[in-house]
Amino acid sequence: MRVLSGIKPSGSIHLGNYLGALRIWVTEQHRDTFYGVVDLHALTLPIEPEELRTQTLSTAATLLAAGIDPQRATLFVQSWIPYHAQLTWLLECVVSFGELKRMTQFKEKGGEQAGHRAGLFTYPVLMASDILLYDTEGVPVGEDQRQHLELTRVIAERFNTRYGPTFVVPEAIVPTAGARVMDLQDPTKKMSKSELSVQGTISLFDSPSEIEKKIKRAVTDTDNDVRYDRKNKAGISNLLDIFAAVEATTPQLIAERYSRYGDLKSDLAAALVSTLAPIQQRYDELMADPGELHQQMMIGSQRANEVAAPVFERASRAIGLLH
Ligand code: ATP
Ligand code: LTN
Repeated sequence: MRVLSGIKPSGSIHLGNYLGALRIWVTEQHRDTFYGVVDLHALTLPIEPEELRTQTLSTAATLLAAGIDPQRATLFVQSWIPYHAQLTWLLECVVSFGELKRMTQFKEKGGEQAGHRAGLFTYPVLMASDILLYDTEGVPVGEDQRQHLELTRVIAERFNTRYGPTFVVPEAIVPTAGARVMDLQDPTKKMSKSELSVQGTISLFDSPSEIEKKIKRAVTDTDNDVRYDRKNKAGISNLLDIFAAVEATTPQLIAERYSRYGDLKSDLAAALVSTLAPIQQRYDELMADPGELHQQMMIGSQRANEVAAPVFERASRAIGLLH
C-alpha cells in the first residue's frame, strides 16, 4: 500500500501532531511511504522567510528523531518538487468555489477576515495535489483533516469521471486514540502550532519540568470522578485520551485505573517525559549536522520527483494540455 502524509513547518511540533499523525507515520513504515515537509502550506499564514527556512530543517530533524527512517520512507521537501504547485492549478479548475467555502478549517481560522491570504482558502487543493501526485492509497492524519481528505476524494473522482481514469482515490488512516488532542487550557479547542497557547500546548521539546507543570495545571472539572466523557468532562477526557495514545490502549481502560485526578496527572506526565526524552536527544544529535540533514532531504526529494513526474504528465495529458 502506498502511504503519504505531510506536516507544515510552521512552528514547533506538538503532542497533537505526534499522537494524531507522526506516531502513525512511524508504524506505517513497513509500507511504501512518502512523508513531506510541506513548506508551501506554511505560507498560508504570515511567516518570516528566515523562520520558514529554519523551521523546514528543524521539522525534518524532528521527523527523523521521532523514528522516520530515510532508508525506508521517502522524506521530501514539498517545494523542491515543482509538480505540487503545477497540479494544484489543474485541480483548482476541477473543484468549485462553493466546495472550498464549506471547509470548516478555513472558517475556524477566520479566513474571511480582511487581509487573509488567498492561499488559506485554496490550501485544501494543494493538499489534494500532495496526495494525488503519488498515487496514494492511505493518508495518516488527525481528525481535523478528515474533511480535507473527503474533498480530495471528491476531486479525484470528478477528475476521473470527466477526463478518464487518472488518479487513485485515497483513504484516511485516523488513529483510535489521540486523533484530536485538545488544548490543555481550553479543551474545546484543538492543540495547535499557530495558536498562541503556550500553557495549553505541549511541544515535543518541552523539558520534563515544563511537561509536569502543564499537565498539573491542565483544566479539569471539580467533581473529581475519573470517567471518559468527551462531552461533559472534556478536560479529563482529553488527558485520558492522550494517556491511551501513549500506552496504545483505550481511554476507558486508563480511567478504570484511577480514582483521583492528581494520580492520573502525575503518571501521565511521567509517561510523556519518558516518551519524549529519546526523541529530544536524537533531535539534538541531528541538528548538530545540518549539512547531512540537507543531503538526506535532497535524496528523498529526488526520489519523490521521479514518482510524481509521470503522474503529473498523466493528469496534464488527460485534461487536454498539448504535449
Ligand atoms: P496549525 O495549528 O498551525 O494549523 P497543526 O498543528 O494543525 O498546524 P499541521 O502541520 O497542519 O499542524 O498538521 C500535521 C498533522 O498533525 C496533521 O495530520 C494533523 O491532522 C495533525 N494534528 C494537528 N493538530 C492535531 C491535534 N490537536 N490532535 C491530533 N492531530 C493533530
Ligand atoms: N493540511 C495538513 C497538512 C498536510 C497534509 C498533506 C496531510 C499538507 N499536505 C498531505 C496529509 C497529506 C494540515 O494542515 N494539517
